[in-house]
Amino acid sequence: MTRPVTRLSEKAASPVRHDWTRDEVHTIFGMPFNELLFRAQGVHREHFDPNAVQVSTLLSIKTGGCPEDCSYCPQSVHFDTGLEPERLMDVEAVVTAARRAKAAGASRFCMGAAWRNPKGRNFERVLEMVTRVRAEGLETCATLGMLDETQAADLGQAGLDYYNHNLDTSPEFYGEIISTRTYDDRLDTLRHVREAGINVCCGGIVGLGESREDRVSMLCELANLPEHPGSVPVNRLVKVEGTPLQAQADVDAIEFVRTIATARILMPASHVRLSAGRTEMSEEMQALCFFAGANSIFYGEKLLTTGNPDTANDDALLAKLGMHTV
Ligand code: SAM
Ligand code: DTB
Ligand code: SF4
Repeated sequence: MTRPVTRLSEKAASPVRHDWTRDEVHTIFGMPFNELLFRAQGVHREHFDPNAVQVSTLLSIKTGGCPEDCSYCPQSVHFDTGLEPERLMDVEAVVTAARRAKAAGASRFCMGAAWRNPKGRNFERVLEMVTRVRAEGLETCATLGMLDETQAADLGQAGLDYYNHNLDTSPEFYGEIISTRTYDDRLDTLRHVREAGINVCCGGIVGLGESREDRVSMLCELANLPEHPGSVPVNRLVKVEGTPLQAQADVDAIEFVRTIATARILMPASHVRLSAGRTEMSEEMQALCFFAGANSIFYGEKLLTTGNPDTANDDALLAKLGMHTV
């Protein structure tokens, strides 16, 4: 089946395509590094201000005790990571955190819950959080696990701008990482989110022990979704003690930058987020990621349960690079 090729704007030369082949993606990913970066930066400039970076702040609204077995995750009940499970936060406490994030400069507030899927009264409370956070003048994002059609529609009604649900890795490698939900379950949730008119935030993790072909395959899956995700988070594995991946070998920094550059070329109009793992990255590596087309970060001292660079450090880095937040 040939999918339509659409152009975003008259001046944009890189079409938004949904028919990438594995071979094409493999070739792009493996190009000589300077050519890859030059091409990615060129594509980036057709769609974005190259000096602007979008900033989102995360809050774990429900921490730990998750029944899923994602091998990378500190919040799974299957692994002893020493994390104390917590109940769903109160609406007021979430709104207070959102106000603080806005005052610190975040434009989007992302609420994460360690659930397989949301249920009952807890879901009602999240709907209230979404409406209240949006009323504070922030874009809203949530990541609550799997959603059915009705839940996606309810979140849309409540004012949710983005829903984060990652493919995490390639369909081929997926079974090595998670056994409690399938790749197709994830694609179903993404469809429900899209059909509810909510922007999709969907990406994955690099450094799970996957091969380059798996990275190529994951990027191909993302780029061939019926619509490109508005945001594409590219996480570098945060190795947490107690998880099966605690001693996983580091993924090569250049390989990580290649992943970002390829995501930028395949999904020219999407925000590519340099996500988890920045505390372990040098400033030079982050600068290369920005050059490769990353234009979004998580801003604030904490991701969900693990650390993120201090805002003062991020401000200093962005100032050094002559970049500004949006
Ligand atoms: N429970 C929900 C779910 O999985 O859909 C939402 C929260 S979950 C923590 C969101 C995403 O965070 C995961 O899909 C994964 O990509 C990322 N993530 C979790 N733990 C990570 C880690 N240790 N290193 C890098 N990324 C991680
Ligand atoms: C995403 O792709 N990365 C964020 C967000 N979506 C929810 C989460 C990263 C979590 C890192 C491990 C932790 O802090 O628990
Ligand atoms: Fe649960 Fe999400 Fe962690 Fe998987 S990634 S164990 S679903 S919180």
